[in-house]
Amino acid sequence: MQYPDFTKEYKSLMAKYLTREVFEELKDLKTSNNFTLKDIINSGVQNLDSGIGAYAGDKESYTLFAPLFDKIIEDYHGFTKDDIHKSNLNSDDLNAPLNYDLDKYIVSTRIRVGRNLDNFPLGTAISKEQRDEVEKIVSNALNSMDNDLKGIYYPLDGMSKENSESLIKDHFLFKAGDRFLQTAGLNRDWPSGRGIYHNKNKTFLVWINEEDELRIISMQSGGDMQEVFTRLITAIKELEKKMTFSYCEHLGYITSCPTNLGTAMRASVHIKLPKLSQDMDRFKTITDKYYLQIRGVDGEHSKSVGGVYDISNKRRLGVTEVQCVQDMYDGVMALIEAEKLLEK
Ligand code: ADP
Ligand code: DAR
Repeated sequence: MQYPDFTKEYKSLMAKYLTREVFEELKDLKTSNNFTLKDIINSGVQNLDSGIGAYAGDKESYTLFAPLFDKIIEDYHGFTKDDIHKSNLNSDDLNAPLNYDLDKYIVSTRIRVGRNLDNFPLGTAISKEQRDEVEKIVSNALNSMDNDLKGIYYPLDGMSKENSESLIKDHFLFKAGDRFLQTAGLNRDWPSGRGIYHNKNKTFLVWINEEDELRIISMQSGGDMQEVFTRLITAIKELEKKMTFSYCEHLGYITSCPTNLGTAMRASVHIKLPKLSQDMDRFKTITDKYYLQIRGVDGEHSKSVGGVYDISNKRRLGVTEVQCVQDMYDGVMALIEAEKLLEK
């Protein structure tokens, strides 16, 4: 393997921290799943506009290739190699009272976590047989869900184009893997082993074998973050009775992309900010202050439509799940106050 020619067009943290010295140290290593440095960086080498540019193949990748991953993780999360991640899935600790403004400005609320099974490689290194086994384990566990979480699993393989397009349009189903996932090896054997589970009201959903082996999602119209968070926690605890998620004391829940480590949680609202969004500097000053990320209405790499934005927590590692949702709640309240001032 040759040292990549990182021209000035490369923007990723991988290109920033894969110095020739680190490259020489890592280039001949491979994990027990035969995942190599070449596999880790391929997405970032092929996509010069990557922000991160590296994906792990398994939990072992984060220790074996620590000279690269530690730097990326510290830069993105502000989390050092000696820090310990703490989890808090107690919704009583969340201070997010529902109010008139939240329902007036917020179209919908969604909180998701990524999870991967402890005794399997990540989607980047998994074989077709293993991925199909993950689908079977998770869908069987979901089919025994009860009450508000009771639903049906729909494999992507065999799903009509109309049905999948409708679920994607309504923000319930993942889009076909983009070029970043493609070059990370996450789209292999598509659509085999992939699918979506959802309850009757589509307020509880689970994606199987997209970027992570599970994306556990709670979502609903309006701004009741407490209710969305509580439903998610109930679902996570039910699933934990039936499977073991990949976790370590230092990095929390293990995910294929380093940005999702720790809580692996993204708590988001679709929110209408037609006036504030005309002053993006002011908009971004507020989102930066509350560690928030701005996405478009169709998720990552999409555009805002009609003044509606996807606003979510940026911090996932070194903060608890309660803090992720609190970041989002506090930041959204500040955005609404700014919008109201501009309405006057
Ligand atoms: P992820 O949240 O899993 O990292 P994306 O950002 O691509 O992935 O979002 C996945 C889907 O969830 C997209 O269709 C996006 O529009 C939808 N989504 C995200 N947040 C919300 C929300 N608050 N309300 C409704 N749909 C949402
Ligand atoms: N697009 C890749 C990953 C960024 C984080 N988003 C994820 N994991 N979906 C990049 O390196 O920009």
